[in-house]
Amino acid sequence: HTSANMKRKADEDEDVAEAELAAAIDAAAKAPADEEIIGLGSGTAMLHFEVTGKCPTQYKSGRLKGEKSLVFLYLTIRGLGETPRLMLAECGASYTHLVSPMSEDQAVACEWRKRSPNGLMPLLSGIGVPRAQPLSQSGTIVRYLAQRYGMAGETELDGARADCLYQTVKDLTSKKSEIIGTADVPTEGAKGPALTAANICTMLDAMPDPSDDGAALNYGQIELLNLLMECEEASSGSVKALSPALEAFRAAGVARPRLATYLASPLRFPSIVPGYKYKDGPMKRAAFKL
Ligand SMILES: N[C@@H](CCC(=O)N[C@@H](CS)C(=O)NCC(=O)O)C(=O)O
Repeated sequence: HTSANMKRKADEDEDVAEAELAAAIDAAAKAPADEEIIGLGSGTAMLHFEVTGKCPTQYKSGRLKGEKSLVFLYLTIRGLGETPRLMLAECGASYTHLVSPMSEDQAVACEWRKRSPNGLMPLLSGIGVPRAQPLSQSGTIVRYLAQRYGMAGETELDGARADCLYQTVKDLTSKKSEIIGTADVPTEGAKGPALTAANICTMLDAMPDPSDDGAALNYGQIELLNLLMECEEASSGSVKALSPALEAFRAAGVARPRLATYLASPLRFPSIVPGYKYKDGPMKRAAFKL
């Protein structure tokens, strides 16, 4: 009895979560096309993208038989959504992307504050994850996507190496101000950007080659590409000054066909200034159309 009741309750909650998703999509469609999205802090509904990709042979389809389609929720900035977006672009995934400008009602935003296990974005549901109990934590989402889409190497050890790179890139990210030249004193040794970059290059030597379109990149490599793009945008030439080999990695990464298409699309949110406002000013909702 108890388990039948629990199943019924879970099914009901899943139906409620599906209705929340439908309401968010409906509100996005009905919101004024000329409404301004300033970054975070304006807008009456989420933005809605139906991304349709084609999975190249080196990756996996991500979705098993009988599973719901992927829904990925984040905010109208790059932030912690960017590595998942880059991964999904690279592996040709199809998904529903809903992004919050953080000023709409929770009733038209999938109730993400309540649904999220840690109360924060990003969130993922589908491909094995119930809508009513989505996954949160960007690192958790990245690793789940990597397992599903084949971006964690071929063996368990490859996967651990990819994770070591991912974590080392996180460490390098904490030194971004030194890379782009806004910090006064550079950190020396293995914690500093120069040696961390050199160590990352050694890790990359044993990994798939980003200049090979047919290679399956891993999630550590995508995290690295994300950081290098941010550094280059903040200060042109800064990646080459850090490491010519990392500059070659960045250039090869952004030239990969599916990544290049993504980077030129409205899914690639503008960069922001402090306060989470778009650097080049507000965008119209209508500009965010695939
Ligand atoms: N450790 C978490 C941090 C998540 C986080 O800080 N999310 C922010 C956006 S980047 C958020 O949801 N902010 C909403 C709020 O502060 O109300 C992760 O990696 O996902």
